[in-house]
Amino acid sequence: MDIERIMLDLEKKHPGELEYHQAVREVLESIEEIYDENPQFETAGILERIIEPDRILTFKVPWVDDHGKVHVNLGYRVQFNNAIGPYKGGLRFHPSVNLSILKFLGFEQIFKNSLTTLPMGGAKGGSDFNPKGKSNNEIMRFCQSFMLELWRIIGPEVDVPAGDIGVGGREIGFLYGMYKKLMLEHTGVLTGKGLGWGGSLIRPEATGFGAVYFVKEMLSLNGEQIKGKTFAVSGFGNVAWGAVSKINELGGKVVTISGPDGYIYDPDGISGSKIGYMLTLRASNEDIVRPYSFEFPNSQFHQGKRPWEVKCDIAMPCATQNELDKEDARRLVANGCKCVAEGANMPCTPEAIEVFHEARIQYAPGKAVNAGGVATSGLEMSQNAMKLGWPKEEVDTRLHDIMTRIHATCVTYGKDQSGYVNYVKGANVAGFMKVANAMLDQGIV
Ligand code: NDP
Ligand code: 2IT
Repeated sequence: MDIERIMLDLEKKHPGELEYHQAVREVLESIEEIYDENPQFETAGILERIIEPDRILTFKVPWVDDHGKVHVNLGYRVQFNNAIGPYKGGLRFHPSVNLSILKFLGFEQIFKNSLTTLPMGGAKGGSDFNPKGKSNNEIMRFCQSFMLELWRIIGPEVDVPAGDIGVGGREIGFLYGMYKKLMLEHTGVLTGKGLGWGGSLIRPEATGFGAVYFVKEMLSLNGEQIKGKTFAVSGFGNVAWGAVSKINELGGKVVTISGPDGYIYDPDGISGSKIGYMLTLRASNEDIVRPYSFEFPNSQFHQGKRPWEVKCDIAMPCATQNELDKEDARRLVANGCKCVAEGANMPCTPEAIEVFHEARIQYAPGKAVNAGGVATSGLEMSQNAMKLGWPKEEVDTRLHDIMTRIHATCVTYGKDQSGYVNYVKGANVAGFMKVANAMLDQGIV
């Protein structure tokens, strides 16, 4: 495999799409060896076909604010690969959204969904809409306008969107309401639905819970456990909330959360009612964590800083891409951090990952660690198809099993001769092989 040639071609075709290039390069570097050992992949042009999305829908989203002013945002859906199941992946509403970000997310989703063992292809979508400061009615009108375009290319057996940054239960409700009105059908076309109308128990918690189950497996490789460990977590949204809840349940202590405005250090631990307060912060649409320090005065707010300067045993970046760089990684290692697990998608830069690998500390990528979210979406799809709902314990047990299996798969494909597990390699190789073999079976399409 000539990685430099492939990357040059890609960069020429899609100039400036840096996040997309970053995600593709990481996968290519991981699968190089296995790809070269399987010449049938090269013959079938698997690489060239897997790195380009099947199709992208771009559309405008006009909506009217509470003062009667008209706004126009951009909407997208990137359908990347459906070799192993219908397109599946979240929608992100954030002002930073562009095609590069959605292509990186859609590309990552192919391998993540493959790792879950469930039949789901890869996709992502979203808009540059900024939910910050918007009223509920404005968010509803935006979601309705977004769905007035998206409905054409989705369906329960075609493409099943869900939440991501800026898209939670409320937005899924508004999107679903419009889809139902347009299609005259009540189906499992979106996941993350409300419990009373087709949603699955545990889906809101699933990404964070799953990530902590994964950390539990990582630690147990070294005979360690979560109980008594100190965690630095970033973000304060859906994923961070689920992770903080489960860490507390398993006896760990979380000392940080963060937002775009800075981070909170709480030496007493973010536990009990403080976890519920994270939901209040998230629902405020204000995009800040600072109010936590007013509510719980024993905590400190560090403006414009990231939590990676705090001493911790385990770091879990759960906010956004490239939020932990080389300097942060060095600081974490110097402060004795032994394990880094990505709740967010691609939060560590390639240079940061190099630091972790060189220091031989445990590091696992988002496509393995945070796969519990989409896995539970897959379980929601199964329940919808059967027209029944599993009890909480059943969904949680299935999620736990899936995370344990993903971890074991990463170890199988990523362990080197010295016994060190390269989780990036493990996740990418395992995720890739299943999709590539399916593509081989299905011919050049
Ligand atoms: P939320 O919108 O619930 O929370 C995202 C968090 O990140 C918020 O704290 C958000 O603040 C913050 N954030 C967003 N952009 C930035 C930025 N540029 N700088 C600093 N902080 C920022 O999203 P989720 O918790 O759902 O998503 C978090 C991460 O987890 C993302 O990488 C997402 O792709 C990933 N993920 C999500 C899954 C899910 O099921 N929801 C599943 C798997 C992965 P704000 O939003 O107010 O800007
Ligand atoms: O990044 C992700 O895996 C998600 N945002 C969840 C996608 C889904 O379809 O549940």
